[in-house]
This record gives sequence, structure tokens and C-alpha cells, in this order.
Amino acid sequence: MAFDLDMIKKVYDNYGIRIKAARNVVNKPLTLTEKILYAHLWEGNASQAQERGVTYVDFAPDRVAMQDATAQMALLQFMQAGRPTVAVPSTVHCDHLIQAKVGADEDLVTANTQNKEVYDFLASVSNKYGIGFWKPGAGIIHQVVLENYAFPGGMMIGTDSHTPNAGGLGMIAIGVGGADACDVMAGLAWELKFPKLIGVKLSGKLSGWASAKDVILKVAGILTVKGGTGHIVEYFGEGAKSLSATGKGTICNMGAEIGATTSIFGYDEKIAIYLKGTGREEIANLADAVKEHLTGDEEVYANPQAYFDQVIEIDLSTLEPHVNGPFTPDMAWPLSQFATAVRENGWPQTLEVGLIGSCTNSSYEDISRAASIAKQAVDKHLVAKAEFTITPGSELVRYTVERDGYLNTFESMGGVVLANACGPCIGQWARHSTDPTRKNSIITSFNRNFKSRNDGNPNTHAFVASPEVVTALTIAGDLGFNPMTDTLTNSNGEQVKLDEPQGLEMPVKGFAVEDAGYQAPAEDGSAVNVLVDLKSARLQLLEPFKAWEGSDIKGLKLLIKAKGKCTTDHISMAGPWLKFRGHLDNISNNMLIGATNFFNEKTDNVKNQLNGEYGAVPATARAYKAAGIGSIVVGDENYGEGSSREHAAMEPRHLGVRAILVKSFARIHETNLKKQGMLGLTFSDANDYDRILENDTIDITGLNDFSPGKPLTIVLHHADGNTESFHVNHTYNQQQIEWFKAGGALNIIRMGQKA
Ligand code: MIC
Ligand code: SF4
Repeated sequence: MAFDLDMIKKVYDNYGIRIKAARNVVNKPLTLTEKILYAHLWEGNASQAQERGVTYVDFAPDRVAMQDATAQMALLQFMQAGRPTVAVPSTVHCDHLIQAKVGADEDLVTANTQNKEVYDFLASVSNKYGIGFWKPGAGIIHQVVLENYAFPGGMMIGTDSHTPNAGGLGMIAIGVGGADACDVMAGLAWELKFPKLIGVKLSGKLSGWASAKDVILKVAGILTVKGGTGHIVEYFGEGAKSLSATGKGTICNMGAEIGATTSIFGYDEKIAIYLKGTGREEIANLADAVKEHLTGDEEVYANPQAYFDQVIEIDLSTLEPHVNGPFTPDMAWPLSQFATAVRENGWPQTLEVGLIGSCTNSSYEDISRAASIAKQAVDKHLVAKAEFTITPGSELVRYTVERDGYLNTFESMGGVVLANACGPCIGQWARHSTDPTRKNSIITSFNRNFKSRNDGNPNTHAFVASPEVVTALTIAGDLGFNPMTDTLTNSNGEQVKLDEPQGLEMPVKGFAVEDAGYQAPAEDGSAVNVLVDLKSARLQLLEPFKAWEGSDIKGLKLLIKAKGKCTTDHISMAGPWLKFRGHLDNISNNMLIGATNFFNEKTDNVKNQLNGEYGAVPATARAYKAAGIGSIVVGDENYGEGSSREHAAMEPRHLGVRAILVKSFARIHETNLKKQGMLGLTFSDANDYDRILENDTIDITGLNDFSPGKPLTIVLHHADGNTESFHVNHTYNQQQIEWFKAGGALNIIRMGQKA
């Protein structure tokens, strides 16, 4: 399977030249992040200095990766761009739509039947436009990309927020909405506000129970779910060099949970070993030839405070394993304090299910370390108290760990091996739970633990830890158990202690696979038909959104004032709704159903101002839309945190919402709103949130003069006849304002096509 050696050669050929140009502009030592960003500036940008956190910059990414649940919308948009093939190497990965129920084989058969029309659509559209297609069962996008496509110093965008996983191989890899992917595949530049930089200096070396996962669990605790917004996190230091490439991948992957644009490690020996071990010796050789450009300058790492906007130091030698949660990935507990936290907060202490795997943690190293714990359960006559599932990240890993006996070990401990897919991580889990109102606890080695995410049950307390800690707690069936200090009673009534996990970074016998699950596109796809059934409930061709009417937007009804955390899982839930990801009208029926209404603290229950009745959010929006009235959504901090799914922006657009007004946005969601021609606005004074009342009618003024950096005005017409107004901010640049005016970025591409 081609990993585009020619493309990589071309990138490296230009590296020295581009970085030299950057040095002339920046005129001081460069971080790795700056080198890669400067090496990927779109032609014409190269001679400008870029102000971090301020300037919007056009980039030329080398690759695009899409997963099935977001690729549908991305490719439906791409089909409207009128191009014969994609402009940069691109792949589609079928991973999100497989539901975990019984086990890998059966679940895959069911998925192939149930999702047939979607897979047929994705396979045919990929075939037509020159896109590589990874079949269901091949693995999770980020793991497959790491094994096949990621390369040091490259730049990739992907329609999934955990795309940064490839930072483990020294690539700038950024999660985006489908519309952004569509632009890049159509040969256009990709725009990003030049990020600020956080440097994380790692010293020492991991040992015992601590693993790479604990680095990011700790960083999440320090920076919180908002702290990385607008930043790229660059890891360096001796400790960084000591981590395996896949361990680095885990850290970068979960950097999505702190809102970071992406995270990255410099090219080193560990990355070279991984490239060679996954059949890419040529890339390692090419990278060796330009290796001074694939890491930050020495001066930078010697004196990081002078070059990064923020610096964090972590000593791996003293790092404790962590457990984060529940309900948010940044609530970080060192293992030694976790049991107390569980008791003091009244979280259910009995652990019901432990789940390992996912795109974050399913490397050979992860599996072998977790298996070393599972094996002890068997050898020491311990019976696992909780259920246990394993989702391998790719067929390459699955085949290899099966060969090496690890899957067998898990099964002897009572584990169920699920398909190489997202499964429970994204709510594709038919959990055999009896009473959904009962508070219960689960622990995973995944990255997110938002309410209702894994099993759709808001009473499930989900915690996140490393695969080895998850395995140990699963054996104990008790969140109060600390494997580092406590003993367990085995079936002979003896007290036994678990030894520290042992693992292997790379398989001694090398990786092996029979069928990795790749399908190359046709050489000439012009005659290929894209398969879309127009009567389908799962796929719907897109209609262009309407352009802006050219005047201030008046008379909007407040649809919902969301209280507290409002992630993309709250805005457009996944799990059972994933099946409608290619059908905008049908998926719109999940719009904001997870968000809490500020006025009554209920979910999916808002006042319809037209008849005074309370009803579901989507139905209320549809009622306003049918009456020809626009609406507005108000939200709290970090609105749209989490996923890259642009459905969270397209659904409100489709249902007549004109603006989203919040205290702050998560990056990808804010861009998605702009791309779809929505107004994404922020309170200039967060206290203005309190002025919004349930029966408000709202105007947005200043639009005739909509320009970069200039606030707009919100006018509230309260039900008692009073009116008040205040300024709101936005981050639209001139081009983004054009998207708003045209009714969405795609309308502009379309117009270009006609011209
Ligand atoms: C996730 O982890 O939330 C997902 C599901 O992978 C999403 C993508 C999606 O919603 O399809 C993501 O992280 O972007
Ligand atoms: Fe899939 Fe979970 Fe990874 Fe998202 S975080 S890509 S749902 S495994």
C-alpha cells in the first residue's frame, strides 16, 4: 500500500529552503512547530512574520484523513466542488459505525449489513475521486494513519478531533470539520489562526505502573479542557526521547481533550524504530537526511521560556499513574488519591466494566502491558470482578497480538475482544445494562468521558486511565483498589499483589497481518458511479444554504440558553445517531437534545414562544422555522468542546438558527459554524449571559458593517417590553465574513465552479 514516498520526498526537498526563509523572517531560533508550520505555508505567505494567536494563515497540508461518520458529510460537500479527483492524498476509514455487541466477528457482519448503503457510498465515492479506502474492520483511523501515513515533519488535516495522534510520529496533524477537508481536497489552502505554543519539557524516565497515558492525564489536569485552545503543544527533553512512538501518539491523541490545536514530538530514534518496524524504512532514511529540521533548535529547548508562550515541566521518574473523571477528562486524580476521591464524592465504588483499546491506547505496547496484568489474574487465581472488553486499534495490531497470544490471555481473564473499531468509545455499545437510572461506574483507556457518551446513560460515571490500570481495576472490580499498594483475595482465599506491568514496545517477531483491509482507488475514476439512493434515510444530497439577506437579523427567538458543559456530544449526540451522519434532515432531530436548559435545568425541554408550550429542542426549532422565524442559541464556556463533527454546526443552520452566542468556543466548532454561514459570537462581558431571558426576542445589528475586529450588537426585547443591548465579539476575518454573506463557504466554491 503506497505511502506516497514521492510526496514525502518533495516535502523534504523543500524543507531546508523553506526553513531558511522562515529564519530570515522570524530571526530567532525556531521551535519544531514553527518549522513545520513555516514549511507548509501556502505559496505567497512565506515572507510574512506570523503573529501567534492573531494572524490567520493559509497552509498547504500534505494529506487528508476522514473517518466514516464524518466522511459522509465531507464527501457530499466535495462532490459539489466539481473536481475530477482529490488534490492531495486522502483516505477514508470505516471505524465509527460498527456497534459492539457480541464480539468482533459477528459485530462486523452485522455492521456490513446494517451500514451497507453508507459503506457502498463511501467506497464508490472514494473510488471515483482517487481516495484510499479502509474497509470496516481495518481499524480506527488514527491507528491506521500512524501505521501507514504519518511521517515526521508532515502536515495533515483529518475530520476527527483525535487526528493529532500522528504528532507521535512528528507530524502536525489537526482535526477539522468536513468543510475544511473539502477545501483541501479541492486544491484550496487551509486556513488557521497562527497558534500559540505550549512547551512541555519531559525529564526522567517512566517506570513501574506509570505510562505515557499518565503524562497526558496529568497535563489535562494542569491545563483543563480549555487550556490548550489556540495552542500547539510541543513535547521535548530527555524524557520525550525515552517514550515509544506509540506512547507519544497517545499523548498527542488526548491533547484534543485540552482543546489543543495539536500536539507534537520531534523526530528521534524511537520514531525511526517505529517507522522501520511498520515497513517504512525509506521514510526513516529520508527523515534522517533532514533531521535537524525535524526537531526544535537547541537554543529553544535550552531556554524554553524565551520561545514558548507557556512552559510545563514533568518529571517522568516521579510521575504517578492517574485516573481522570468522571464526566470530564480534566478531573485528574493521582492513583494514590483516587480511592478517597471516589468515597468523598459518593461515586459508585463498584466497577462494572473496564474497557481497553480505542485510538488512544491500542498499540502493541499498550496491549502487551495490559496483558501482563491479565496474565497475573489467571496465574494468581484471581477472578475478574468486572466485565472486560478489548478494542484493538487496527487489524495489524490485532493480528499480531493474537499471534503473540495476548488476546488469548485477555479471553482467559474473561475479556471479550471487540472489532477493530471505535465501538463503546463513541456509544456504539449495546451494553447489557438492566436499569439505566442506576448510578454505576465504568473505566476506560479511551480519551473522553462526557456524560452519556459510552452507553447513552447519564448515570454512568466514566473514568479514564491507562490500559494497565484499567485492567487492574477490572480485576478488582473496585475503584478503591490501588494496584501499587493493595492486595486482592484470590479464589484460594490468599492475599495476592499484582506485579508491575511489563510490555514490549515492538513485537519481537515483527508485525504481521493477512489482510490489512485497504482498497486502492481506480486509476481513472471518471466512469465510476457514486452510489446514493435518493430515498435513503441515511444519505441525503445537500441543498445549498441560503445567502445572507443583506440586512440586520431581527426578531430571533431564543431557542435555548444552554447551561454548563455543552460539548458536541450534547449538541449532536453520537451512538444511535451515527447512522444519520449522511442525512442532514434526519440527524437534525438530535440537535442539542443533550444540552441543559438554563431556565428549567432539563434536557431537551425548551419553551416554544409561539404557543407557550415546552417541547423538544429540534421540534421547537422546526416550529420557528415553519413560521419563517429565525432563532438563536446561547451557551456557556468552551461551547462545542470535543468532536470535529460539523453536524453540530449544520443542524442548527438547517433548522433556522442564525447565531450561536456563547462565553467561549472550542476551536473546531467555531470554524465549523463559520464555514456553514452561521454567526458564532462571544459575549464581550461574560455577565451579559445573565441578561438573556427565556421569552426574549433578539436582534443582531451592525451586520451591514460586519468587519474583522469590530463588535456586533445584540438587542434583547424582553417580554415585559423592556429592551437592552450590548456588544458581542467575533473572530471573523474578511474571507470568513464572505462565507457568512454567501450563506456558507461551499456556496463560494460552487460559485467559483460556475464562473
Ligand atoms: C469522537 O471521539 O468524539 C469522534 C466520534 O471520533 C469525533 C468524530 C465524530 O463525531 O464523528 C471526533 O472526535 O471528532
Ligand atoms: Fe473513535 Fe473514540 Fe478515537 Fe473518536 S476517540 S476516533 S470515537 S476511538
